[in-house]
Amino acid sequence: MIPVLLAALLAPSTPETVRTTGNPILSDGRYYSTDPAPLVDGDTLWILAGRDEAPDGVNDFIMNEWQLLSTKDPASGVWRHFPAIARPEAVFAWAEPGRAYAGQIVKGRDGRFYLYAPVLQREGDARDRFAIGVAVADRPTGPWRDAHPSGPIISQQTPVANDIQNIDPSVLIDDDGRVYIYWGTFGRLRAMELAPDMVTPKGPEQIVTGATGFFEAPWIMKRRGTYYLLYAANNAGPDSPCTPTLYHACQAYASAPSPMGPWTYRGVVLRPVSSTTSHAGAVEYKGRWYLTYHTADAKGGGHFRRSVAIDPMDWDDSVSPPAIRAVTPSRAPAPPPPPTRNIAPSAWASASNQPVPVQYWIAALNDGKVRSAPLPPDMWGNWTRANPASAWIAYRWPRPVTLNASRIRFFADHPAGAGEGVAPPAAWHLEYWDGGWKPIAGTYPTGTDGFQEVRFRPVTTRCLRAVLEASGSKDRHAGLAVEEWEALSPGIAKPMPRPDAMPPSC
Ligand code: FUB
Repeated sequence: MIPVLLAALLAPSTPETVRTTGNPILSDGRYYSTDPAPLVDGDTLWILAGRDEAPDGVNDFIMNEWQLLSTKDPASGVWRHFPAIARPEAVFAWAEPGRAYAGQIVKGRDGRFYLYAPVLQREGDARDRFAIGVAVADRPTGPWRDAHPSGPIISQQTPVANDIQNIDPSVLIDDDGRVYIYWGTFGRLRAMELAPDMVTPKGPEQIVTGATGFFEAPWIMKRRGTYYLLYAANNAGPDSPCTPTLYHACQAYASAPSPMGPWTYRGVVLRPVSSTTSHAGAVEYKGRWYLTYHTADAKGGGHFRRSVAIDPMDWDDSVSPPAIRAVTPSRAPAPPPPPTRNIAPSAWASASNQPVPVQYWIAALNDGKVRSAPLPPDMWGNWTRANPASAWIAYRWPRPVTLNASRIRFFADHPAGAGEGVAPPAAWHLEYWDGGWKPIAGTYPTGTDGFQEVRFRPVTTRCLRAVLEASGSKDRHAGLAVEEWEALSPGIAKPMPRPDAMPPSC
């Protein structure tokens, strides 16, 4: 029985041809694909990807295996999908199943392929058992075998003691044949030289500085003598060029004249996407550069059900060293959205707690997205250590709109009446602007079981606000949070583009 099981684990999976009309590449929700690492071999562009298998509503990286995509022309939309090319426990005798995080396949000068893979050590007393193993194969699809069977090449114990989470490896073979590995997460970035065998740590392990806002997912590459480090950054704030909120990441980059720096921050390559992470890799293929990254845009997608996308990436060679132009993320054409009475998406949102704390995101109020297990940036909120007795959120339109109903989806992690955490409001009501704020009479439900709807006599206004009374006692109030707030017109709403700038106040 065991050999049969092992054979099944090691057997190459059957590839399938996939035809896309745009991003994400795998979009039907059968296979989610994450953490893309592109590789060019001959006339083929390969993308190594992890696979998210979290059930809907589970916020965790459930990742058991790696998979591959390949194409001979990204513009054709024709890809080959090779599911399940490797699993941690099948390749590394010292690894436990699961947590098949972001890896990279690199073709060595010996013509063989090397898979750098972060996996969990099955045993050991490391505080964090993530470690980086290297496997080798004759082709990207495998079969893969451990190239360093005595254990990982990088862990909290090897080649020197470190206390970081050892994931997200990226490897460069320089023109002189020297090999460098970069890795790290949670703001801690490391680099080290490997021996020309692609496996043996040469050292020393170096702390990389200069990559402003580095959070995770380094991607090393070289172009025209300059070294470039792409990475997921998060230096949140209302004026951040990278991310307005804490959990989202942008893809930023730094450049250096040598593999070990000094690194200079150069800018943002990709703004935050629909998933909190976007883990990117870039490559030149048939004379054109491409950025691969992941989003939550596939059917049923989410922050833990991500899917690989690819878009052209251009260089500005008029500056020295050449700069990467910001990539415009694209999506497959979607059918027109169903008719709706909701005109909130064409409004500008604001709130009483300006600036909104960076774990929340005011734009989530009217982005049309309701998630089964929302994270803080999927909502507006006002939780702090001392919460106010009331708060408001407001919409402002460029011209008057007529409304006769509104629906709010409250978020709570504490029960109704709580004086701590985030709880449903004790009460709420709407007000519209008519030379001053006028209350709107209606019945205002306060549950957290889906949208809470209030209907009212039509009002015509440019500004609407929801005033929320916090639950709790006189001196201690819970915070408030709203995932989505709809403003409904009496009939189907005519599409009205949201202006680029906030319309004048009412
Ligand atoms: O996929 C698991 C982790 O999420 C990766 O290691 C990170 O880069 C982020 O994409």
